[in-house]
Amino acid sequence: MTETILTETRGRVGIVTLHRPDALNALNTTLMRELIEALEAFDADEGIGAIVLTGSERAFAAGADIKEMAAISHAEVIARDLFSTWDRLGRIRIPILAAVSGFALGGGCELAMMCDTVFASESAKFGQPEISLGVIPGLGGSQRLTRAVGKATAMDLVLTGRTIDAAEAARLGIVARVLPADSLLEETISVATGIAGRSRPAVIAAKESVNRAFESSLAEGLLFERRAFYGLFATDDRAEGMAAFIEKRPPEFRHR
Ligand code: CO8
Repeated sequence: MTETILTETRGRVGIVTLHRPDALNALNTTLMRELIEALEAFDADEGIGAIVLTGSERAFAAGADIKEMAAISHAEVIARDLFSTWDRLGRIRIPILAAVSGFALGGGCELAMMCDTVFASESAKFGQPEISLGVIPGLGGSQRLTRAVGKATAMDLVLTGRTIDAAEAARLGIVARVLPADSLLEETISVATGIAGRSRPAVIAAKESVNRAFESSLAEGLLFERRAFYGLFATDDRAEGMAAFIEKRPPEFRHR
């Protein structure tokens, strides 16, 4: 039984819904633990090939829980390494698609950016308002945001704390698709279903290769990609995928 999230499966897609309606899904310690455990459980389940992470229509998440953080001392933040549990999200191997409506602020914006791609409804609002609280982004906002949008725009957002809408977030590269609010979740699940139906070794290799671009030089990234590409020639699914194309039929991947 979870307090702060809801989970369900739709075919081969695992869905996690952030659910603290009274606090605009603010990310407290319980939510962080429950969310990471749910993601890890889906990742370990061979029946699941992709995950959709969403919130409510009003808020994906309005940031770290300020009421919880307000009482914590400097020594406690360090001793507890407050946000280190979030590092486990980076080790999830199957793709995570964020479906964002409403506020994605502070840690909520950072959580969306930790996902593998972000789809947003027209009502979504993104921002890093931590500067107004006397702090800075603490879950990669100064780093992932800068890689996504470049220095000048990252400075603009992090130093002013201003909020941007979904259209601007898409133009800047934070969001991949902007969708009507009433079809956001279904469309995201539909995309996730497509991904979950592909060959799992190829899906994992694709995710690892794109992520490698953030961790390496171009030459190293290209070598990583080439090795991963060659490695996929060892899978039955590669033979099946290419044969199916030539025979003009849908592929039947074995390793999903
Ligand atoms: N923490 C705790 N409670 C929150 C938060 C939050 N981040 N955001 C909203 N709430 C609560 C409100 O206190 C309010 O509760 P109550 O009714 O008991 O007073 C309820 O949610 C509804 O909120 P509002 O009444 O404020 O709703 P409005 O529609 O008037 O305003 C806003 C919505 C603009 C989103 C406003 O709530 C707001 O500004 N929220 C704070 C946004 C913010 O500053 N976020 C950054 C937090 S710091 C952070 O994220 C650091 C990141 C570090 C890494 C995080 C890893 C977890």
